[in-house]
Amino acid sequence: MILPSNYEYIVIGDVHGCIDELKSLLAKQGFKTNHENLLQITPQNKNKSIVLLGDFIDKASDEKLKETIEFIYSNYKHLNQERKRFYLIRGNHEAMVYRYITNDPTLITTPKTIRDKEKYYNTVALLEKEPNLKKLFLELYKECSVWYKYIYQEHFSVTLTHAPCQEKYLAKDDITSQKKMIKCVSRSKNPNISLDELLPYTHQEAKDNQHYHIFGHLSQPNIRQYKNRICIDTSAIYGDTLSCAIIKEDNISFDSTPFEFKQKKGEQTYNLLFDF
Ligand SMILES: [Mn+2]
Repeated sequence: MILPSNYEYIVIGDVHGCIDELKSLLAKQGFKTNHENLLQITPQNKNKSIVLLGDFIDKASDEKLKETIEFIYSNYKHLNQERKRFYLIRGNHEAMVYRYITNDPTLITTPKTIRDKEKYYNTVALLEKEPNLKKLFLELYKECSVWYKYIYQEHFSVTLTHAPCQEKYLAKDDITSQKKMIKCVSRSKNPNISLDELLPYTHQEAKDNQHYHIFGHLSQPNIRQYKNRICIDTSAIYGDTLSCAIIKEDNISFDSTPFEFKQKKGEQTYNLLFDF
């Protein structure tokens, strides 16, 4: 999935129901919302596009999750009217919630899947309570891609996925590669091992060139970069910030906005990436 390089891209990390922060970050980047919660296209922002890097649901309050899904849905329709301006990437939370709400036969109900549903995938219960919201989510889910790639001339490119993954899976379309781009080895199942040991390829395969891989998923205290690998999930729902990477021609810059405490923040212990 190639992104046209004649536009600028605002790539936003894991939102997890942080709708107030999403609106603030977009406003900082020149997209103000009107009274109907629609993002306004102006002469100043008409060449900008928005990419959500996956995991826009779960972890937040029901109220904020509902607002988030409705906001993304209405703006997805609105912004993509005359040209594609709003892109969605699939995260492991979208993928898992989809499996629960569609009664995926490969998701066998066990005490663990029931526990996980309550503990990690709280959007499932909300969507089961609200059929209309479920419809919006299912439509958005269909629109999610697993990866996008921006190419500017020969020397510069940026591949976008939700999770970090090994180079050999990046921007491939077979089922295994897709899974790897959506989710990597679980940190919660490996609590006593450092992220750099758990995901050695993130630094071992990193190169000093301008072919970047930007991903989220690994909730970090700040934007983490090592050579051409960049993680922009800065733990908004855990009370830190919501961040974006801005791609313009052959340049990447960053912006962030703090958690606004309009809902309860989550708790986590950080496991730092590129901590050497
Ligand atoms: Mn994730």
